[in-house]
Amino acid sequence: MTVVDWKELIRWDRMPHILCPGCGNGTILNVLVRVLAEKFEEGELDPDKTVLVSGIGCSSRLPGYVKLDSLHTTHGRPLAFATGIKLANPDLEVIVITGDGDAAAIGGNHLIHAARRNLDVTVICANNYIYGMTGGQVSPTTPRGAKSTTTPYGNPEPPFDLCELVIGAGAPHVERWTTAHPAQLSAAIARALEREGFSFIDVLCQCPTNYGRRNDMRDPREMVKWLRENTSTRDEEGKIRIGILRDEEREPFLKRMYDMIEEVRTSEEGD
Ligand SMILES: Cc1ncc(C[n+]2csc(CCOP(=O)(O)OP(=O)(O)O)c2C)c(N)n1
Ligand code: SF4
Repeated sequence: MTVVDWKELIRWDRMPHILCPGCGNGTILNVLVRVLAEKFEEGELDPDKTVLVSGIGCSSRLPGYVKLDSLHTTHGRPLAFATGIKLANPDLEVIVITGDGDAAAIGGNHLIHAARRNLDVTVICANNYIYGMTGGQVSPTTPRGAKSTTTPYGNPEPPFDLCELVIGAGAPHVERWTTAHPAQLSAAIARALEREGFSFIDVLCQCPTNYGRRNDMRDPREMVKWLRENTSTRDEEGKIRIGILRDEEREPFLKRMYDMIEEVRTSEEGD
């Protein structure tokens, strides 16, 4: 398949999409298909060797709108499927699209272990602080005090910082951006695709329907404004740190595995 224009990557037959008006997932899809079209046009990626993998959730529906091979898997399991894909065919570029519930609640174990192994995938986590698809239950990233269907008086729990979590587990490339920073998000996805190993992009995004409505940001524009005003690329008191949070080289999983197989083969030949 030759792709020169991002519009060729959209499955127009699937429109209208299921997302609510003003949903942050729209921005993420928009940015992703433009980056992919550019990479395909420049010959840096091959559309026939690019696979999108997702779990279950509003964010996990995004691959269904893209004209590429994709796997819409079970809730919390996209990284398990992605691991299988990379092991079966290391030539494939695997991009995982997940939500904060999918990645860090039911899929939390897969997330930390994929980071620990340094699995060769790019993970884009649409972090809207809530379970969007199932009506707005609390998630592991819901801020303390925020309201959800399961925390009607405010969330008493401290949230996970997903970037800190995967950095702690060993992820070598970690960035955080928001839907109020589409240009920076685009550059982050391009960087992640250029790298081998585990790249994690936490994308803070608005769910006006289930998070915003319960937390005084019913209008999606208010939440995008909130994201712009409450994040900073510097360490600033009271602001969420965005930017490249870690960028280090670490031997990727597949290289280590194939080197070990080669070592065993060579030693067996010598026996
Ligand atoms: C094993 C299993 N448990 C629960 C569900 C129900 N379920 C579907 S999506 C979802 C949460 C989605 O939240 P998140 O991953 O944050 O994505 P969002 O919809 O907010 O994009 C849940 C609990 C399911 N499909 N499968
Ligand atoms: S419920 Fe929230 S996350 Fe789901 S489509 Fe609507 S706005 Fe987006």
